[in-house]
Amino acid sequence: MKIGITCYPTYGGSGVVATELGIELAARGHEIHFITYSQPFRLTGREANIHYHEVPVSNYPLFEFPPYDLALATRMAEVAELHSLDLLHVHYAIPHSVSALLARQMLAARGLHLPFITTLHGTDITLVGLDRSYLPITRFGIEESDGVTAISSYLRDRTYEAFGIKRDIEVIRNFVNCDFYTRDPELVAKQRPRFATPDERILVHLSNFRPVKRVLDVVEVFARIAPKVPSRLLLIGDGPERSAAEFLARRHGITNRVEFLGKQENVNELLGLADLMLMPSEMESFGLAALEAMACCVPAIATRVGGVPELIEDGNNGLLYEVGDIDGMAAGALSLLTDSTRLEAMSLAARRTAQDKFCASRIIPHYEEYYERVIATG
Ligand code: GMT
Repeated sequence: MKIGITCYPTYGGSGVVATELGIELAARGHEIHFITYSQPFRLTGREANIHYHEVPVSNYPLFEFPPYDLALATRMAEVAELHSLDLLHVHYAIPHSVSALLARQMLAARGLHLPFITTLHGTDITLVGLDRSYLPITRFGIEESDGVTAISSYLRDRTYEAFGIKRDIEVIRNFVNCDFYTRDPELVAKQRPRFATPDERILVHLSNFRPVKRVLDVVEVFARIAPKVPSRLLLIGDGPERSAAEFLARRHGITNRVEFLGKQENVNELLGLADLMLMPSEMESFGLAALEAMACCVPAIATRVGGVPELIEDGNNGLLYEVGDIDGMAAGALSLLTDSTRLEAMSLAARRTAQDKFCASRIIPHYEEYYERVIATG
């Protein structure tokens, strides 16, 4: 198939999923066209079967807000026509589904057909989509899509309930490439000494440091662990809460144990160095960061929110707590870090879950089958 993919190409879960999906589909022989404002950060630009089309957004003094969604619609229509795309797959409803709808209409006016699928990722529904100024148009974009998928059952049900949408939404859960995301003992032996001594444990957090991720809780939890177990905290990513987290670490006197690594390219290499992940989010429609860690044999201490329980089974492949239960999360982490047998069992269970249920090789065929269905009926 010839598939156009649009997403937010910078750091963020939906962009990661869209890019990895394109990479996996291209490896299976499909022709993939990314249509985005910059090259998705996990692409090198040299992958076979993958083409990148930048969306140029012109600015004029009159435009206080350059109309990106219109420029995107124009580029979508151009690329679809030039490369005879079979389908457009947009990730994150706002504004991508509306741009795709416009592109479909522009082509239809010229006798061409371009069905499009919208994948809902989370904040497009749970936060942004519920803003009164975006709700009606987001609902319209979803209703008009030729196919809609959600990354968890939670998100599908939330969309039905919050938007009053009647159409079918297909649940296709997030995935991870289990060959790429794995714990490589050689790599661990080489890179771990850079971050910790052999007697120290490593905890890791990976996010965009937005308030919804509760990065301050990460620091609070670690501040309760550090005095009891020799350990280090690695924070991967960057965003609005970073400086508050840095100040909090300083207030707790643990700056020498906490390393802010900023945005990183090869998170698969870093995750495997850790013993535990901390993901105390206020909301996660899925929790891709936890899945990536689990594939690297790192179980997560997480919150029982959104789609997280569809990934983490409390007590088996990770531990779940209520949002804000800092003492509970710290106690849970300590119980694992001081019991190597239990930690090892949980780490194996985490890897097994990633392999058995969320490996790219299992999930990608669902997308292919859904594409075929939409193309046939769209
Ligand atoms: O979590 C964010 O703020 C980023 C957001 C995104 O769209 O990039 O993440 C959402 O999509 C991810 C990939 O499908 C999910 O793993 C995250 O759980 C989801 N975030 C939320 O629901 C808050």
